[in-house]
Amino acid sequence: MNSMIDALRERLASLGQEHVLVFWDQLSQDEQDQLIKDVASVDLEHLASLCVEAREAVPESPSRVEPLPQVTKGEDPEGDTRAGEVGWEMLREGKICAFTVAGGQGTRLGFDGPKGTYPAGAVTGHSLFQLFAEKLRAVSRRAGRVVPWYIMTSPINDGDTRAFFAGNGWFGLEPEDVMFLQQGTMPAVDEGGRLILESKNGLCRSPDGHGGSLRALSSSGALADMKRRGVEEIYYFQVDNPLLEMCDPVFMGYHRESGSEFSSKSVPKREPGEKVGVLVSADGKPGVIEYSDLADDLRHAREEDGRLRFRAGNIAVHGISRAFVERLNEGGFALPHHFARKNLRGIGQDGTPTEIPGIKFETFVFDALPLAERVMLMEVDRASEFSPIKNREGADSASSSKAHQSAMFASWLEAAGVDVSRTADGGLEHLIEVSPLFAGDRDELLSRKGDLPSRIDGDTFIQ
Ligand code: UD2
Repeated sequence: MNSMIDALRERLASLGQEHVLVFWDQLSQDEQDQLIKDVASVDLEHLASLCVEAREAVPESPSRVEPLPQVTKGEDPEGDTRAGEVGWEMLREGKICAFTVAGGQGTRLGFDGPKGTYPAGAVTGHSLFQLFAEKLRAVSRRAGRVVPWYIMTSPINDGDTRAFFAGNGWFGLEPEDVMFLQQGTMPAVDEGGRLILESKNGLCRSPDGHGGSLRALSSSGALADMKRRGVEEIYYFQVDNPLLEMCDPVFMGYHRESGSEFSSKSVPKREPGEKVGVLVSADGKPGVIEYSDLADDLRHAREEDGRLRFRAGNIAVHGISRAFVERLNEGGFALPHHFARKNLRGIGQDGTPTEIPGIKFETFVFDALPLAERVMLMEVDRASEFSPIKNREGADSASSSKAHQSAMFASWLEAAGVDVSRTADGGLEHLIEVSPLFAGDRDELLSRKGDLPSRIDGDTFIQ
């Protein structure tokens, strides 16, 4: 044991990381084994090069940035109908699964539990997970075929997420059709590139970004499970958007017809500073420039008609072919790391807990776009498909999302002839929610006119 720990100490010292053993003599045998296992799982040389990059690299802007071609949902009704049929056929044949990235921490919300447990239903306050589960049940019912659901968690919220589903009877889904997988983690470092200890025998780590999903899908066995089930296309979405159109048959139909390996939905950015990445062609390759990296001139560039030139806001809804994810993992792939500077919880040299200004490393799933042989982008209507909950208040908050959910449901109901009470200037006076189990989309609600109230003049939940 001594020779091994001496060798490890020497290796760590050569990389300026020997401090991680500072509490070695205070540790039990088990604690020492845990620390060795933790440190051994870190590619120290790669971490050192990432630290240099984080310290020195100026995110080099691509030399040539152009908007990407995209179809616009609703622009070609016949094409949409045809694509929708392709999508529904794939759903009926069990070729599509749902996949949610839910490993992030809801820090901006100031919410302790897993983000998916956050109350989001406009009137019911149902959790995000319940809304998705019921949307999925509605799609499965219309397709006459179960749509399997894969949910990526992180070590931080895996236990609580699984307990939430078990405690709620999987919201009416069959447990064997809901599979959880954990993403990987990356160690954090301080500004000097030194590993941070979270305890005397453990490193400070954070989830490795939603890009980690492409590796986790493989390492967890989820890809193999999809293959066994006959799933060919993955409908990828984030845990924070209650307006998501679940497994969108039109989008997945275009995705399939185009032979795309990685498709994405966009909404036109509201204004140059909106905090969404933009889908662009960068040096001839499709990709996303994150809002924090978008050069000012590109952010404000406008077309002759006044629209933003780079307006394709990435809403993080993707169609990803299973074969593409398999190919990435078989061939060995690496997504670029992005750096986030945060105050991290660690322990100081004296062993007491302290906040340490540090650097987290993560990868982004959209950095796989340039690796795809073919991509398809679709612009969709924000009012019908995108109102995420990210902040405690203001934009992208629960209250803004509840208002957008109510506005969408009110438009569905008025199209079905229901009299919805409005203010003098046409605004909504009440919150409105339609259960996905009553109607999963506008067409399904229109087909149930007979079951609707004639007038709505109070907060209303239709189920
Ligand atoms: C993301 C996009 C932004 C836009 C927006 C749309 C990035 C960096 N930015 O902003 O361009 O598309 O979404 O709503 O993606 N997650 C994990 N594991 C992780 C990290 C995140 O599962 O390690 C999940 C997280 O649970 C959430 C989603 O990924 O569902 C995005 O989380 P975020 O907070 O990293 O990105 P955000 O919302 O700032």
